[in-house]
Amino acid sequence: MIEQQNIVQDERAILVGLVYGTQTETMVNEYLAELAFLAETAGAVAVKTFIQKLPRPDSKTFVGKGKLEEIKQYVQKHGINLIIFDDELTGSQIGHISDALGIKTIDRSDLILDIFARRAKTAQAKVQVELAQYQYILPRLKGMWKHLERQGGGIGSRGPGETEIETDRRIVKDKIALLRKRLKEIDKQATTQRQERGTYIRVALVGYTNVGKSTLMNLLTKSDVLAENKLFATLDTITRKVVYEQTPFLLSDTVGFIRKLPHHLVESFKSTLDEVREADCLLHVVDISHPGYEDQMGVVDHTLQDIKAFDKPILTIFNKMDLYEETVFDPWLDEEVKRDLLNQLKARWERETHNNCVFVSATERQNIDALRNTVLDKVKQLYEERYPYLTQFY
Ligand SMILES: Nc1nc2c(ncn2[C@@H]2O[C@H](COP(=O)(O)OP(=O)(O)OP(=O)(O)O)[C@@H](O)[C@H]2O)c(=O)[nH]1
Ligand SMILES: [Mg+2]
Repeated sequence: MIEQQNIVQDERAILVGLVYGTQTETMVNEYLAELAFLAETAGAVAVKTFIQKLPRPDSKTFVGKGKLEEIKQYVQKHGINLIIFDDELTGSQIGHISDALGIKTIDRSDLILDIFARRAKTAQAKVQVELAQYQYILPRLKGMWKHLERQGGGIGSRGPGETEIETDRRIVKDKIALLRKRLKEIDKQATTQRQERGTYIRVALVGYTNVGKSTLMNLLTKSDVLAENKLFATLDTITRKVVYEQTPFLLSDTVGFIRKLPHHLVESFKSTLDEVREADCLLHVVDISHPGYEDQMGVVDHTLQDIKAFDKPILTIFNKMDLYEETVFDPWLDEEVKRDLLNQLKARWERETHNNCVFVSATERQNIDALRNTVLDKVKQLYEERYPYLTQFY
């Protein structure tokens, strides 16, 4: 495993986003809110955000020179020790910015990799994260060299130690090759395990991070999977056998997706995501109370296409209906108007998903029976398609 250093708790961070290309200011604000949540998950406090509008990122300093100066003054005045950019930085940008500001400089990918590194529990997850970390570092080695030399521990420094950087790209490349080999061996075992699961229909919970997949997993299987208000609470796929009305099937809880998930991470998590790829049916969980839930659905669809898991029946579960009502409805809205608004929302998504959706609240246990029945109907239908001559499956 990559040398782990203690995370500095309560690191004071500033966040930076750039409005350019097709990104509007509203979008960037939302991305930065998510970045703040990621920072918090990693143990830092986001003290302030800086946004700049530019035709394109500056090749050296990402933001413009004037903006960097403004940031520098803020950093010095407020005792900031970490700067996080929402977009991926090049090695030379990291070098220039950290030289100018004198503080640790990381980007969204770095932050996500750092969270993954801390969350990884199994040998498979650890190797997968480590592989992604080295792949991320490889093209940035030169620029990051100085930066890593100066900075201490904490967020974003869970990469290779200085000695490895010095000893050059060759070592990193060898390490990548070695990790790939180790991952292949672990994958072989996992594949055998999955094959042993035999003839059961397999259902997988998928969705953006923090939408309530594990909470639903617990409700549907009565198991005890860690669910918490942090991003990426679940890294390893967990599979349980469920039996409803004497119909058994396997239900899996999987790693959540996020916008701009580092490409290498998706790559190296491919084997964890095999469960999703090989599932007979997906339950796409959506946090309907989130203002950007439609964007999040788009990110999930893209990631599913990316890992070639899009060609299967999908049931969309709109979760956190309690929070939706709480945040969207004013207390002085008429009950009838509320009902109308809810009906319109439901009608819209029933149309768009061709009636393959359910509206629930996992924590309030609203409509969970309906969800169970819908899943059961789907599973029965899949058994019938697969084994037309059997009448019972246990
Ligand atoms: N208000 C409300 N909160 C919910 C609901 N379902 C889940 N939550 C909360 O949302 C947070 C995230 O839930 P998880 O089940 O960990 O979400 P997840 O999708 O498994 O998240 P990751 O594993 O991190 O990707 C927890 O704090 C849950 O208690 C719901 O229906 N209503
Ligand atoms: Mg989870």
